[in-house]
Amino acid sequence: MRFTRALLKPPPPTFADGITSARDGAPDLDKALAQHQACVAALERCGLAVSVLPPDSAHPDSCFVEDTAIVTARGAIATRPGASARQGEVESVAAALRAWYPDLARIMPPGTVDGGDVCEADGHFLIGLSRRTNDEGARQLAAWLADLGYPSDTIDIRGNRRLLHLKSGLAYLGDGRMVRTSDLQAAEALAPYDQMVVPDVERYAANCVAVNDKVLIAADYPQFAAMLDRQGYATITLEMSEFRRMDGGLSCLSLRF
Ligand code: CIR
Repeated sequence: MRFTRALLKPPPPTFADGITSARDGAPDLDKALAQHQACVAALERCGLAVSVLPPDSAHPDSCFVEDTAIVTARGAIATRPGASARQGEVESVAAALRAWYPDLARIMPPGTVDGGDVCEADGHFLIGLSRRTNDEGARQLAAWLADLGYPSDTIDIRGNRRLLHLKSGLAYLGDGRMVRTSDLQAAEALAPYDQMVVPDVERYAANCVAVNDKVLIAADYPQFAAMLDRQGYATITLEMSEFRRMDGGLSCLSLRF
């Protein structure tokens, strides 16, 4: 799908109070804001019209907007994040999305879905069952997708402590090609795809984002950058150090549609 728009929200002054398992110390807000600004600029370079919502100090993780909605060419649905502290992030993103998707749907309790668990591959959706996305949330999402004519499959990552979300270890590059970590070796739903496996030492880099004719990748992962280069991909490299401290990857900073 060719993207024309993106929606983002900058990290708020309370960013360091968000949920994290990383033990790299607190993020530096000024650095995070600069890295976020670079992400906005990169998406503009890819030809997208970017909307930046106001920061939301009441929700420290609110810059990870990807978790709050699933946006497709045929419709959008507001999620219900699996971490209860994050559920209040949804409303402001939903309100903004209604400008383009007046019929915005919703995941309802007791379902939970984080957008980071949803990977679209040219109209086929892979839904991760995770610590954040439960069976009921995945069921509701799959039913909503089916109504729009989109097939989906689930991939259960609940046994893997290294993956917060499905897309912590998976990205779709287009033309039938997936990037994945070794964690997803056994995922049957990936069998139809050509799979590029990211070396374990660079596993964070698997969370990259294909946007039109470019691939956004995290800085400091030279092996992965070289793999993409060899395959002829044009990449834009982004510093992600401050978001990594809060368990955030590149994809979660934006909604693209
Ligand atoms: C969280 O734990 O929910 C946030 N600190 C990080 C969310 C990252 N989202 C994503 O990878 N899709």
